Amino acid sequence: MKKELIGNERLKEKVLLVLVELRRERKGWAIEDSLEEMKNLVEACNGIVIESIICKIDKPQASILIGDGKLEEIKALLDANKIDTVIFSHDLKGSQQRNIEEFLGVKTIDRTQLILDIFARRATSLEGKTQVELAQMEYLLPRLTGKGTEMSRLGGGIGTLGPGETKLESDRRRIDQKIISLKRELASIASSRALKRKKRKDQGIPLVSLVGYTNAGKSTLLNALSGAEQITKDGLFTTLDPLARQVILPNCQKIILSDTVGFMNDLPHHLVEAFMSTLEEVRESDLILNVLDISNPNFQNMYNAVIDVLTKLEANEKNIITVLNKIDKLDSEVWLDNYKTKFPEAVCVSAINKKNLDELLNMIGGFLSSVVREIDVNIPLNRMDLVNMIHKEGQVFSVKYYEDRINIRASVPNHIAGKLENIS
Ligand SMILES: Nc1nc2c(ncn2[C@@H]2O[C@H](COP(=O)(O)OP(=O)(O)OP(=O)(O)O)[C@@H](O)[C@H]2O)c(=O)[nH]1
Ligand SMILES: [Mg+2]
Repeated sequence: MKKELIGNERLKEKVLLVLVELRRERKGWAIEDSLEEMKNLVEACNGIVIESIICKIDKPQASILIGDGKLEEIKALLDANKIDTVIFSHDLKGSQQRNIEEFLGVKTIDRTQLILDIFARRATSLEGKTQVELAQMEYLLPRLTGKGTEMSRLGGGIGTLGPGETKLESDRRRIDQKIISLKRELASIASSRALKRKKRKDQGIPLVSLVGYTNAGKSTLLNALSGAEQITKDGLFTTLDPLARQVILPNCQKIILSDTVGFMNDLPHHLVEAFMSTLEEVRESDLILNVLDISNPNFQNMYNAVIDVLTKLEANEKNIITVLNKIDKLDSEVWLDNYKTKFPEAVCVSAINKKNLDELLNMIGGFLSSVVREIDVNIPLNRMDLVNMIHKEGQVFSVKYYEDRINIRASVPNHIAGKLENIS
Protein backbone atom coordinates (compact mmCIF):
# COMPACT_ATOMS: atom_id res chain seq x y z
CA MET A 1 0.00 0.00 0.00
CA LYS A 2 2.94 2.33 -0.58
CA LYS A 3 2.33 5.77 -2.11
CA GLU A 4 4.70 7.45 -4.57
CA LEU A 5 5.10 11.17 -3.86
CA ILE A 6 4.65 13.84 -6.49
CA GLY A 7 5.17 17.65 -6.49
CA ASN A 8 4.60 19.41 -3.17
CA GLU A 9 3.55 16.13 -1.54
CA ARG A 10 7.27 15.75 -0.83
CA LEU A 11 7.06 18.65 1.66
CA LYS A 12 4.29 17.09 3.72
CA GLU A 13 4.75 15.15 6.94
CA LYS A 14 5.08 11.50 5.97
CA VAL A 15 2.79 9.19 7.86
CA LEU A 16 2.46 5.48 8.37
CA LEU A 17 -1.07 4.49 9.33
CA VAL A 18 -1.73 1.55 11.59
CA LEU A 19 -5.32 0.48 11.20
CA VAL A 20 -6.25 -1.57 14.23
CA GLU A 21 -9.33 -3.70 14.04
CA LEU A 22 -10.44 -5.28 17.29
CA ARG A 23 -12.51 -8.21 16.14
CA ARG A 24 -15.06 -7.86 18.95
CA GLU A 25 -15.46 -4.11 18.31
CA ARG A 26 -16.40 -4.35 14.61
CA LYS A 27 -19.13 -1.83 13.90
CA GLY A 28 -20.09 -2.18 10.27
CA TRP A 29 -17.37 0.05 8.86
CA ALA A 30 -15.48 -1.69 6.05
CA ILE A 31 -11.75 -1.50 6.59
CA GLU A 32 -11.33 0.43 3.30
CA ASP A 33 -13.77 3.10 4.52
CA SER A 34 -11.95 3.50 7.82
CA LEU A 35 -8.68 3.70 5.91
CA GLU A 36 -10.05 6.33 3.54
CA GLU A 37 -11.30 8.41 6.47
CA MET A 38 -7.98 8.15 8.31
CA LYS A 39 -6.21 9.31 5.14
CA ASN A 40 -8.53 12.32 4.92
CA LEU A 41 -7.87 13.13 8.56
CA VAL A 42 -4.11 13.00 7.95
CA GLU A 43 -4.57 15.24 4.90
CA ALA A 44 -6.50 17.73 7.01
CA CYS A 45 -3.35 17.99 9.14
CA ASN A 46 -1.18 18.60 6.10
CA GLY A 47 0.28 15.11 6.24
CA ILE A 48 0.43 12.38 3.66
CA VAL A 49 -0.03 8.67 4.18
CA ILE A 50 2.93 6.83 2.67
CA GLU A 51 2.21 3.39 4.04
CA SER A 52 -0.66 1.73 5.82
CA ILE A 53 -0.78 -1.51 7.67
CA ILE A 54 -3.80 -3.39 8.98
CA CYS A 55 -3.70 -5.21 12.32
CA LYS A 56 -6.61 -7.46 13.16
CA ILE A 57 -6.41 -8.40 16.81
CA ASP A 58 -8.62 -10.32 19.23
CA LYS A 59 -7.49 -8.57 22.37
CA PRO A 60 -5.37 -5.45 22.91
CA GLN A 61 -1.92 -6.14 24.35
CA ALA A 62 -1.47 -4.13 27.52
CA SER A 63 2.01 -2.86 26.69
CA ILE A 64 1.96 -2.21 22.93
CA LEU A 65 -1.68 -2.76 21.86
CA ILE A 66 -0.76 -4.89 18.83
CA GLY A 67 1.48 -7.96 18.52
CA ASP A 68 5.30 -7.89 18.63
CA GLY A 69 5.51 -9.25 15.10
CA LYS A 70 3.41 -6.41 13.69
CA LEU A 71 5.51 -3.84 15.49
CA GLU A 72 8.65 -5.33 13.93
CA GLU A 73 6.93 -5.13 10.55
CA ILE A 74 6.13 -1.44 11.13
CA LYS A 75 9.72 -0.75 12.14
CA ALA A 76 10.98 -2.28 8.91
CA LEU A 77 8.58 -0.09 6.88
CA LEU A 78 9.75 3.03 8.74
CA ASP A 79 13.37 2.34 8.04
CA ALA A 80 12.67 1.79 4.36
CA ASN A 81 10.50 4.90 3.82
CA LYS A 82 11.85 7.83 5.87
CA ILE A 83 8.58 8.17 7.72
CA ASP A 84 8.10 11.02 10.23
CA THR A 85 5.05 9.88 12.14
CA VAL A 86 3.09 6.74 12.98
CA ILE A 87 -0.65 7.12 13.59
CA PHE A 88 -2.81 4.43 15.18
CA SER A 89 -6.51 4.32 14.34
CA HIS A 90 -7.24 2.99 17.84
CA ASP A 91 -6.77 4.99 21.04
CA LEU A 92 -3.47 4.37 22.78
CA LYS A 93 -2.97 4.47 26.52
CA GLY A 94 -0.13 6.71 27.67
CA SER A 95 2.12 3.74 28.48
CA GLN A 96 1.38 2.04 25.15
CA GLN A 97 2.19 5.20 23.26
CA ARG A 98 5.49 5.57 25.12
CA ASN A 99 6.50 1.96 24.62
CA ILE A 100 5.71 2.01 20.92
CA GLU A 101 7.44 5.36 20.40
CA GLU A 102 10.53 4.09 22.19
CA PHE A 103 10.66 0.96 20.07
CA LEU A 104 10.00 2.67 16.73
CA GLY A 105 12.04 5.81 17.37
CA VAL A 106 9.51 8.15 15.66
CA LYS A 107 6.59 10.25 16.89
CA THR A 108 3.57 8.02 17.48
CA ILE A 109 0.07 9.35 18.03
CA ASP A 110 -3.50 8.02 17.92
CA ARG A 111 -6.66 9.03 16.03
CA THR A 112 -7.96 11.14 18.90
CA GLN A 113 -4.76 13.20 18.96
CA LEU A 114 -4.98 13.58 15.20
CA ILE A 115 -8.56 14.90 15.40
CA LEU A 116 -7.64 17.22 18.27
CA ASP A 117 -4.79 18.54 16.14
CA ILE A 118 -7.15 19.30 13.24
CA PHE A 119 -9.52 21.09 15.58
CA ALA A 120 -6.63 23.08 17.07
CA ARG A 121 -5.57 24.16 13.56
CA ARG A 122 -9.10 25.14 12.56
CA ALA A 123 -10.25 26.96 15.71
CA THR A 124 -10.44 30.71 15.20
CA SER A 125 -12.95 32.10 17.68
CA LEU A 126 -12.27 32.43 21.39
CA GLU A 127 -14.97 29.86 22.09
CA GLY A 128 -13.58 27.39 19.52
CA LYS A 129 -10.04 27.74 20.85
CA THR A 130 -11.16 27.35 24.46
CA GLN A 131 -13.19 24.25 23.61
CA VAL A 132 -10.29 22.61 21.79
CA GLU A 133 -7.85 23.46 24.55
CA LEU A 134 -10.16 21.92 27.12
CA ALA A 135 -10.45 18.72 25.06
CA GLN A 136 -6.66 18.59 24.69
CA MET A 137 -6.11 19.00 28.43
CA GLU A 138 -8.71 16.36 29.28
CA TYR A 139 -6.99 14.01 26.84
CA LEU A 140 -3.59 14.72 28.29
CA LEU A 141 -4.38 14.39 31.98
CA PRO A 142 -4.71 10.60 32.26
CA ARG A 143 -1.68 10.20 29.98
CA LEU A 144 0.69 12.15 32.21
CA THR A 145 1.96 9.14 34.13
CA GLY A 146 5.73 9.15 34.09
CA LYS A 147 5.97 11.62 31.25
CA GLY A 148 8.04 13.83 33.56
CA THR A 149 10.06 16.52 31.85
CA GLU A 150 8.15 16.49 28.58
CA MET A 151 5.16 18.07 30.24
CA SER A 152 7.07 21.09 31.50
CA ARG A 153 6.33 22.98 28.29
CA LEU A 154 2.69 23.14 29.33
CA GLY A 155 3.32 26.02 31.69
CA GLY A 156 4.94 27.01 34.95
CA GLY A 157 8.64 26.14 34.92
CA ILE A 158 11.56 26.76 37.29
CA GLY A 159 10.48 27.76 40.76
CA THR A 160 6.90 26.64 40.45
CA LEU A 161 7.29 23.34 42.29
CA GLY A 162 6.19 23.15 45.90
CA PRO A 163 8.62 21.61 48.43
CA GLY A 164 8.88 17.83 48.11
CA GLU A 165 6.50 17.82 45.20
CA THR A 166 7.37 15.69 42.17
CA LYS A 167 7.37 17.07 38.64
CA LEU A 168 4.50 14.77 37.78
CA GLU A 169 2.31 15.97 40.64
CA SER A 170 2.87 19.62 39.79
CA ASP A 171 2.18 19.01 36.10
CA ARG A 172 -1.03 17.27 37.00
CA ARG A 173 -2.01 20.07 39.34
CA ARG A 174 -1.33 22.69 36.70
CA ILE A 175 -3.42 20.86 34.14
CA ASP A 176 -6.23 20.38 36.66
CA GLN A 177 -6.22 24.11 37.35
CA LYS A 178 -6.15 24.90 33.65
CA ILE A 179 -9.13 22.58 33.08
CA ILE A 180 -11.07 24.33 35.82
CA SER A 181 -10.35 27.76 34.37
CA LEU A 182 -11.20 26.67 30.80
CA LYS A 183 -14.48 25.19 32.02
CA ARG A 184 -15.23 28.45 33.80
CA GLU A 185 -14.57 30.45 30.64
CA LEU A 186 -16.77 28.12 28.61
CA ALA A 187 -19.55 28.32 31.16
CA SER A 188 -19.61 32.10 30.84
CA ILE A 189 -19.60 31.88 27.02
CA ALA A 190 -22.39 29.29 27.25
CA SER A 191 -24.51 31.52 29.47
CA SER A 192 -24.26 34.48 27.10
CA ARG A 193 -25.15 32.13 24.25
CA ALA A 194 -28.14 30.87 26.26
CA LEU A 195 -29.22 34.46 26.87
CA LYS A 196 -29.19 35.18 23.14
CA ARG A 197 -31.13 32.00 22.53
CA LYS A 198 -33.74 32.98 25.07
CA LYS A 199 -34.11 36.39 23.46
CA ARG A 200 -34.67 34.73 20.12
CA LYS A 201 -37.13 32.29 21.64
CA ASP A 202 -39.06 35.11 23.23
CA GLN A 203 -39.31 36.71 19.82
CA GLY A 204 -40.80 33.44 18.63
CA ILE A 205 -38.43 32.97 15.69
CA PRO A 206 -37.89 29.21 15.28
CA LEU A 207 -34.34 27.87 15.29
CA VAL A 208 -33.43 25.30 12.66
CA SER A 209 -30.05 23.56 12.97
CA LEU A 210 -27.98 21.98 10.24
CA VAL A 211 -26.20 18.85 11.43
CA GLY A 212 -24.43 16.07 9.60
CA TYR A 213 -21.23 14.21 9.00
CA THR A 214 -18.25 16.41 8.30
CA ASN A 215 -18.02 17.33 4.59
CA ALA A 216 -21.72 16.54 3.97
CA GLY A 217 -22.35 20.04 2.61
CA LYS A 218 -23.96 21.80 5.62
CA SER A 219 -22.21 25.13 5.08
CA THR A 220 -22.89 25.00 1.33
CA LEU A 221 -26.57 24.51 2.14
CA LEU A 222 -26.58 27.38 4.63
CA ASN A 223 -25.02 29.62 1.98
CA ALA A 224 -27.52 28.48 -0.66
CA LEU A 225 -30.52 29.08 1.58
CA SER A 226 -29.49 32.30 3.26
CA GLY A 227 -26.88 33.95 1.06
CA ALA A 228 -24.33 33.60 3.86
CA GLU A 229 -20.66 33.30 2.99
CA GLN A 230 -19.63 30.50 5.28
CA ILE A 231 -16.37 28.87 4.15
CA THR A 232 -16.90 25.54 2.40
CA LYS A 233 -14.16 23.13 1.40
CA ASP A 234 -13.64 19.55 0.35
CA GLY A 235 -11.99 18.33 3.53
CA LEU A 236 -12.81 17.37 7.09
CA PHE A 237 -13.94 19.75 9.83
CA THR A 238 -13.93 22.96 7.82
CA THR A 239 -16.50 24.58 10.12
CA LEU A 240 -15.90 24.75 13.86
CA ASP A 241 -17.68 27.95 14.81
CA PRO A 242 -21.43 28.09 14.56
CA LEU A 243 -22.97 30.64 12.24
CA ALA A 244 -26.63 31.58 12.22
CA ARG A 245 -28.52 33.42 9.51
CA GLN A 246 -32.09 34.52 9.02
CA VAL A 247 -34.06 32.83 6.24
CA ILE A 248 -37.58 33.68 5.09
CA LEU A 249 -39.65 30.65 4.08
CA PRO A 250 -42.05 30.63 1.10
CA ASN A 251 -44.94 31.05 3.59
CA CYS A 252 -43.25 34.29 4.73
CA GLN A 253 -42.18 32.83 8.05
CA LYS A 254 -38.84 33.90 9.47
CA ILE A 255 -36.48 31.26 10.77
CA ILE A 256 -32.93 31.25 12.09
CA LEU A 257 -30.80 28.66 10.31
CA SER A 258 -27.65 27.65 12.10
CA ASP A 259 -24.58 25.78 10.86
CA THR A 260 -22.25 24.01 13.22
CA VAL A 261 -19.31 21.66 13.63
CA GLY A 262 -19.53 18.41 11.66
CA PHE A 263 -19.88 15.01 13.31
CA MET A 264 -17.79 11.91 12.77
CA ASN A 265 -17.76 8.26 13.63
CA ASP A 266 -16.24 7.73 17.10
CA LEU A 267 -15.78 11.42 17.69
CA PRO A 268 -13.50 11.71 20.74
CA HIS A 269 -15.80 12.09 23.73
CA HIS A 270 -13.68 14.91 25.19
CA LEU A 271 -14.39 16.89 22.05
CA VAL A 272 -18.13 16.27 22.16
CA GLU A 273 -18.16 17.34 25.81
CA ALA A 274 -16.00 20.40 25.19
CA PHE A 275 -18.21 21.46 22.28
CA MET A 276 -21.37 21.12 24.36
CA SER A 277 -22.01 24.86 24.53
CA THR A 278 -21.93 25.03 20.73
CA LEU A 279 -23.95 21.86 20.34
CA GLU A 280 -26.51 23.16 22.82
CA GLU A 281 -27.89 25.09 19.84
CA VAL A 282 -28.77 21.76 18.24
CA ARG A 283 -30.48 20.49 21.36
CA GLU A 284 -32.50 23.67 21.72
CA SER A 285 -33.55 23.93 18.10
CA ASP A 286 -37.14 23.56 16.91
CA LEU A 287 -36.11 21.49 13.92
CA ILE A 288 -32.97 19.66 12.80
CA LEU A 289 -31.85 19.25 9.20
CA ASN A 290 -29.70 16.13 9.01
CA VAL A 291 -27.57 16.64 5.90
CA LEU A 292 -26.22 13.46 4.34
CA ASP A 293 -23.78 13.20 1.44
CA ILE A 294 -25.67 10.57 -0.51
CA SER A 295 -22.94 10.37 -3.13
CA ASN A 296 -20.57 8.87 -0.58
CA PRO A 297 -20.74 5.06 -0.78
CA ASN A 298 -20.37 4.95 3.00
CA PHE A 299 -23.46 7.12 3.59
CA GLN A 300 -25.32 4.58 5.73
CA ASN A 301 -22.53 4.37 8.33
CA MET A 302 -22.18 8.15 8.25
CA TYR A 303 -25.90 8.53 8.86
CA ASN A 304 -25.69 6.08 11.79
CA ALA A 305 -22.74 8.00 13.25
CA VAL A 306 -24.75 11.25 13.13
CA ILE A 307 -27.73 9.62 14.82
CA ASP A 308 -25.32 8.33 17.52
CA VAL A 309 -24.07 11.87 18.23
CA LEU A 310 -27.64 13.25 18.23
CA THR A 311 -28.55 10.53 20.72
CA LYS A 312 -25.62 11.56 22.94
CA LEU A 313 -26.89 15.13 22.74
CA GLU A 314 -30.40 13.89 23.60
CA ALA A 315 -31.58 15.50 20.38
CA ASN A 316 -32.56 12.35 18.48
CA GLU A 317 -36.22 12.67 19.47
CA LYS A 318 -36.57 16.09 17.92
CA ASN A 319 -38.20 16.94 14.63
CA ILE A 320 -35.64 15.90 12.03
CA ILE A 321 -35.70 16.30 8.26
CA THR A 322 -33.17 14.11 6.47
CA VAL A 323 -31.64 16.03 3.57
CA LEU A 324 -29.94 13.84 0.98
CA ASN A 325 -27.36 16.17 -0.53
CA LYS A 326 -25.04 16.07 -3.56
CA ILE A 327 -27.60 14.36 -5.78
CA ASP A 328 -25.90 16.03 -8.75
CA LYS A 329 -23.08 13.52 -8.28
CA LEU A 330 -25.40 10.54 -8.72
CA ASP A 331 -26.72 8.66 -11.67
CA SER A 332 -30.32 9.89 -11.35
CA GLU A 333 -32.03 6.59 -12.15
CA VAL A 334 -30.13 4.84 -9.39
CA TRP A 335 -30.59 7.34 -6.60
CA LEU A 336 -34.29 7.85 -7.13
CA ASP A 337 -35.10 4.19 -6.67
CA ASN A 338 -32.51 3.14 -4.21
CA TYR A 339 -32.13 5.99 -1.77
CA LYS A 340 -35.73 7.07 -1.65
CA THR A 341 -36.65 3.63 -0.34
CA LYS A 342 -33.96 3.83 2.33
CA PHE A 343 -35.01 7.32 3.44
CA PRO A 344 -38.65 7.67 2.37
CA GLU A 345 -39.22 10.88 4.36
CA ALA A 346 -36.09 12.58 3.05
CA VAL A 347 -35.79 15.47 0.66
CA CYS A 348 -33.17 15.15 -2.11
CA VAL A 349 -31.19 18.30 -2.92
CA SER A 350 -28.04 19.60 -4.49
CA ALA A 351 -26.83 22.46 -2.31
CA ILE A 352 -24.19 23.41 -4.82
CA ASN A 353 -26.63 23.62 -7.76
CA LYS A 354 -29.46 24.95 -5.57
CA LYS A 355 -31.66 22.11 -6.76
CA ASN A 356 -34.90 21.23 -4.90
CA LEU A 357 -34.31 23.89 -2.26
CA ASP A 358 -37.92 25.10 -2.55
CA GLU A 359 -39.13 21.64 -1.65
CA LEU A 360 -36.86 21.70 1.40
CA LEU A 361 -38.06 25.18 2.44
CA ASN A 362 -41.70 24.11 2.10
CA MET A 363 -41.01 21.04 4.19
CA ILE A 364 -39.41 23.21 6.89
CA GLY A 365 -42.49 25.45 6.80
CA GLY A 366 -44.72 22.40 7.20
CA PHE A 367 -42.79 21.13 10.22
CA LEU A 368 -42.82 24.53 11.87
CA SER A 369 -46.49 25.21 11.32
CA SER A 370 -47.10 24.10 14.89
CA VAL A 371 -44.81 26.90 16.11
CA VAL A 372 -46.60 29.70 14.25
CA ARG A 373 -50.21 30.44 13.44
CA GLU A 374 -51.90 32.54 10.81
CA ILE A 375 -54.18 35.22 12.25
CA ASP A 376 -56.80 37.56 10.89
CA VAL A 377 -57.52 40.06 13.69
CA ASN A 378 -59.31 43.37 14.21
CA ILE A 379 -57.45 45.62 16.57
CA PRO A 380 -58.95 48.72 18.23
CA LEU A 381 -57.33 52.01 17.16
CA ASN A 382 -56.10 52.67 20.68
CA ARG A 383 -54.04 49.45 20.71
CA MET A 384 -51.19 50.47 18.43
CA ASP A 385 -48.89 48.57 20.83
CA LEU A 386 -50.43 45.33 19.51
CA VAL A 387 -50.02 46.40 15.91
CA ASN A 388 -46.37 47.12 16.59
CA MET A 389 -45.95 43.78 18.34
CA ILE A 390 -47.34 41.88 15.33
CA HIS A 391 -45.00 43.75 13.01
CA LYS A 392 -42.05 43.01 15.27
CA GLU A 393 -42.73 39.35 16.01
CA GLY A 394 -44.41 38.06 12.91
CA GLN A 395 -44.83 38.25 9.19
CA VAL A 396 -47.55 40.67 8.16
CA PHE A 397 -49.48 39.80 4.98
CA SER A 398 -51.93 42.73 4.95
CA VAL A 399 -52.99 45.76 7.02
CA LYS A 400 -56.31 47.52 6.42
CA TYR A 401 -57.34 50.68 8.25
CA TYR A 402 -61.03 51.25 9.08
CA GLU A 403 -62.71 54.02 11.03
CA ASP A 404 -62.88 52.04 14.25
CA ARG A 405 -60.27 49.29 13.85
CA ILE A 406 -57.22 47.97 12.07
CA ASN A 407 -57.48 44.61 10.36
CA ILE A 408 -54.28 42.60 10.18
CA ARG A 409 -53.60 39.29 8.52
CA ALA A 410 -50.29 37.83 9.59
CA SER A 411 -48.37 34.77 10.63
CA VAL A 412 -47.22 35.02 14.25
CA PRO A 413 -45.70 32.73 16.91
CA ASN A 414 -48.32 30.79 18.86
CA HIS A 415 -47.84 32.69 22.10
CA ILE A 416 -48.43 35.99 20.30
CA ALA A 417 -51.55 34.57 18.67
CA GLY A 418 -52.72 33.60 22.17
CA LYS A 419 -52.32 37.20 23.39
CA LEU A 420 -54.52 38.43 20.53
CA GLU A 421 -57.35 35.97 21.03
CA ASN A 422 -59.62 38.13 23.15
CA ILE A 423 -58.95 41.45 21.47
CA SER A 424 -61.52 43.40 19.49
N1 LIG B 1 -21.17 18.02 -6.04
C1 LIG B 1 -21.59 18.61 -4.92
N2 LIG B 1 -20.70 19.04 -4.01
C2 LIG B 1 -21.18 19.63 -2.89
C3 LIG B 1 -22.57 19.81 -2.65
N3 LIG B 1 -22.71 20.41 -1.45
C4 LIG B 1 -21.46 20.60 -0.96
N4 LIG B 1 -20.53 20.14 -1.84
C5 LIG B 1 -19.06 20.16 -1.68
O1 LIG B 1 -18.72 19.34 -0.58
C6 LIG B 1 -17.59 19.89 0.10
C7 LIG B 1 -17.94 20.08 1.56
O2 LIG B 1 -18.93 21.09 1.67
P1 LIG B 1 -19.13 21.93 3.01
O3 LIG B 1 -20.36 22.74 2.82
O4 LIG B 1 -17.88 22.61 3.40
O5 LIG B 1 -19.41 20.73 4.01
P2 LIG B 1 -19.72 20.80 5.59
O6 LIG B 1 -20.76 19.78 5.88
O7 LIG B 1 -20.01 22.20 6.00
O8 LIG B 1 -18.32 20.30 6.16
P3 LIG B 1 -17.63 20.59 7.60
O9 LIG B 1 -17.77 22.03 7.91
O10 LIG B 1 -16.25 20.17 7.36
O11 LIG B 1 -18.32 19.71 8.59
C8 LIG B 1 -17.26 21.19 -0.62
O12 LIG B 1 -16.22 20.93 -1.54
C9 LIG B 1 -18.55 21.55 -1.34
O13 LIG B 1 -18.34 22.30 -2.52
C10 LIG B 1 -23.47 19.35 -3.64
O14 LIG B 1 -24.69 19.47 -3.55
N5 LIG B 1 -22.92 18.75 -4.76
MG1 LIG C 1 -19.00 23.43 7.21
